[in-house]
Amino acid sequence: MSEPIGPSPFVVSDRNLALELVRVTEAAALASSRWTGRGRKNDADGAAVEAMRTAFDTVAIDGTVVIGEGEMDEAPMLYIGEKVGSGGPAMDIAVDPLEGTNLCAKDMPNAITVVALAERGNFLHAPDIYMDKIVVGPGLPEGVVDLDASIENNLKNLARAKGRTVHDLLLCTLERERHEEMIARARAAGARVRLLTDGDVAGGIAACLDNSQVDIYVGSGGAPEGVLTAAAVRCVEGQMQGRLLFETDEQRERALAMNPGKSPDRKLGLHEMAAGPVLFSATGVTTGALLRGVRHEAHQAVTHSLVMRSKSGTSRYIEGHHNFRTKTWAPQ
Ligand code: VTB
Ligand code: MG
Ligand code: MG
Repeated sequence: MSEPIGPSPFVVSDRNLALELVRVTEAAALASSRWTGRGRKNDADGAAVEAMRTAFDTVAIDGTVVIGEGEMDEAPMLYIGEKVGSGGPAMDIAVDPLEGTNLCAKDMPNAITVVALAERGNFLHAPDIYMDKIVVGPGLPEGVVDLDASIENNLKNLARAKGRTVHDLLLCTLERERHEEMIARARAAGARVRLLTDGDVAGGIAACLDNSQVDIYVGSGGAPEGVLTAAAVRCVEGQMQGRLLFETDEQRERALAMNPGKSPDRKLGLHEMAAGPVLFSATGVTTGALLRGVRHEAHQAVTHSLVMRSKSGTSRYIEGHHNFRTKTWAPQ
């Protein structure tokens, strides 16, 4: 007789709000996908924001937007401080209803809709400025790369930890003038560099996923996007550091007011950006390295989403088939 294999470790023990969140990013993706390639990024963004805001009404949380579309007086919906959800546990919400509005407007790869959830008080309150970011995937020694180390040293240490050479590494970054020197030095050190026109949330997550080929994400992009990336990195147990980049004293004072008592210029660890149990959901709008985009067929639209939670470490790729006959948003 064979040995008993013992009880399954995969016990379902609590509710998974992430599976409700996926409907929120799906709704935003379905709405903005009708604007792909129309050259009108604000309309695409507006459609995503409105659909996401409506979808949140069905989620059983007492939610507060902490990373959103802007300040209350400048954003009509999903503004910082807005209450969303139908009631339930107190949660903080980070959103980017359409991450890569230009990508959507030009029908280019990697436009996604993104939401992350944490228990109240656990997301960094990041103003809409730049953040320096560095991301690597799971299974590497803690501190193998560091925001304050040179790009050459980071690549060398990462290659060693992976049992590879720098020539094997693929670095991903936004194609911006401010990154030119870093890109040139990374290439001179032997690495390959993948340039994104937009969308560093997808880029940062790619650094954590084996099937993406990306070994490291480095560079500056939106600080709100940094917090969303941090939530995703937490779920897959990757490593990330960030630092807010201020252009004016007013910005620095505002960050200080948002997170009192802490130096706004400090290097931020992953858990300073997203602490405690977090949930993350993203749905593809246009096909990219991370997710396939929305596909419109005769009677349905098909969505692809990545849904994760840090507590269980489970990632799910969810394919949604949305029947036009039963949807009020369907094209007539
Ligand atoms: C960044 C990046 C985003 O826009 O915010 C970027 O984080 C804007 O950067 O992923 P620039 O000001 O350098 O253009 C995205 O690429 C898309 O929202
Ligand atoms: Mg946005
Ligand atoms: Mg964005």
